[in-house]
Amino acid sequence: QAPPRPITSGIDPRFKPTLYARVGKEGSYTIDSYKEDGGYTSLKRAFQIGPDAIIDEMKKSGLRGRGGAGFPTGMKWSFMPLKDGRQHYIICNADESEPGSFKDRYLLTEDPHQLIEGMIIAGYAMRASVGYIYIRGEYVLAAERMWAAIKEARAAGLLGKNIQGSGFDFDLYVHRGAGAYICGEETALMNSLEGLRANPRLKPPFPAAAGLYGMPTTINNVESFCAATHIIKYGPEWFASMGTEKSKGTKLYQVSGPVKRPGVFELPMGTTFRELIYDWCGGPTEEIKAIIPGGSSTPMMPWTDEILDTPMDYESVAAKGSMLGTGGVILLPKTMCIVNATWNLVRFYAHESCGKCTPCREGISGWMVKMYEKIVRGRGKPGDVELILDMSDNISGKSFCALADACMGPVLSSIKLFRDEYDHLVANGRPMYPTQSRWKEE
Ligand code: L3W
Repeated sequence: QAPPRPITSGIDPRFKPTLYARVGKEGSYTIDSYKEDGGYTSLKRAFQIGPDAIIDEMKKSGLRGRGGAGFPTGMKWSFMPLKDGRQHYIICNADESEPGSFKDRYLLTEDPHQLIEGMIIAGYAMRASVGYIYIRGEYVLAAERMWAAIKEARAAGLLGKNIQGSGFDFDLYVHRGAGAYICGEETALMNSLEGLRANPRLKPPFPAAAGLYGMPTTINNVESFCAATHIIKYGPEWFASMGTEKSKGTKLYQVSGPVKRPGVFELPMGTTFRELIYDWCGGPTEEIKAIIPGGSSTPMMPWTDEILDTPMDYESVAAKGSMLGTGGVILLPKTMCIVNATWNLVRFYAHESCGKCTPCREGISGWMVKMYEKIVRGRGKPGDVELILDMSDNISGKSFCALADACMGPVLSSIKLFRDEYDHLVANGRPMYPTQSRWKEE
């Protein structure tokens, strides 16, 4: 990551990434390289200050879950019944499958020991003796690197019995998914780990009360565990000194679509869309009409000055009617048929629905996909868009887990912002922007 000197950004051009500091460095994934760069010193400090102080520092840091929901991490850790004497588990959700999100992948492949260190610290703080890293099936290299790193850590006495004379026993295991998006939903993930079909479970009870095998469990995203490593190393004040009042620290923003330099950028929370897209990504390569701010589940936003100047933190993006999500920004070019693009996303969610609840199974996998196919193929009738909106009313907020709502994000926002494109396609049987719309009969 070698961004050019920022043009308008208020961020110091010498701003150095922390979580991504070692990404791209030769041999960064080995334990020797990690230790050369000061790795596993956080763990020493963690053992010195003890479990309660770790949770306290996590709370003070202001870190919020980086998987998309933004739930305060320290608070989540404190939900574990810390002195009940039962088996506790921690799980790393590395099932990164949200279209537009690709930040965790490089943390896993390039710096696996950073994650291992964060998980040992978390396990120690929450009295867990076992941790699982659930990696999406397609991330083959990530799983191989994680396993190799775990073996190195075991050989170095960093995993196993009585780690570094602390009296704390902890071990880690990699579990590979089989390529299902729903396994990123925390309760479906636990079912999958238990060898069951990955249907989401009812919440509450939350995992801290009854999680894996019914035992107290905490599930965090890869980026959250990696941030914990540095919070314990540099202290909570360091982390809280970056970002905005309610969204602290740095965030791994991801940019895809027509920009000069797409990729992952570690920047302070609250960096504006304009700074990210123009200063760090070099600007768009063609005219843009909308952006998806935080992965495909987050509603589209118009390409306006107001949105470009919006800080990318949880509150500011929510105030503009969308969500920060995973920070996976997708740019949608002007000449792309928005109906076709939305159909593409609807097909994704329909394919990934677990089929357990009716609104998702019948509403999305059945009706929604067929309605979009009909309109995009030029067979739409007046009233079809109203029918989609009516169906959305019966899906939004009525499904078992967040997957159906996630699908409604692009559907409802694209109709709200680009109703003219829908109407044009229904009226003429041809899209408003056929040139780059991958318009063809399949
Ligand atoms: C105890 C309570 N624990 C909440 C815990 C809960 C979970 C976390 C967040 O993520 C989001 C979706 C999209 N007592 C608790 C409690 N918790 N209340 O806090 O919970 P929740 O339910 O708000 O969200 P969630 O189901 O964990 C869904 C976002 O994810 N998203 C991302 C999708 C995909 C990826 C990926 O591929 N990497 O992340 C996209 O936007 O915002 O809201 O641990 O147990 N009272």
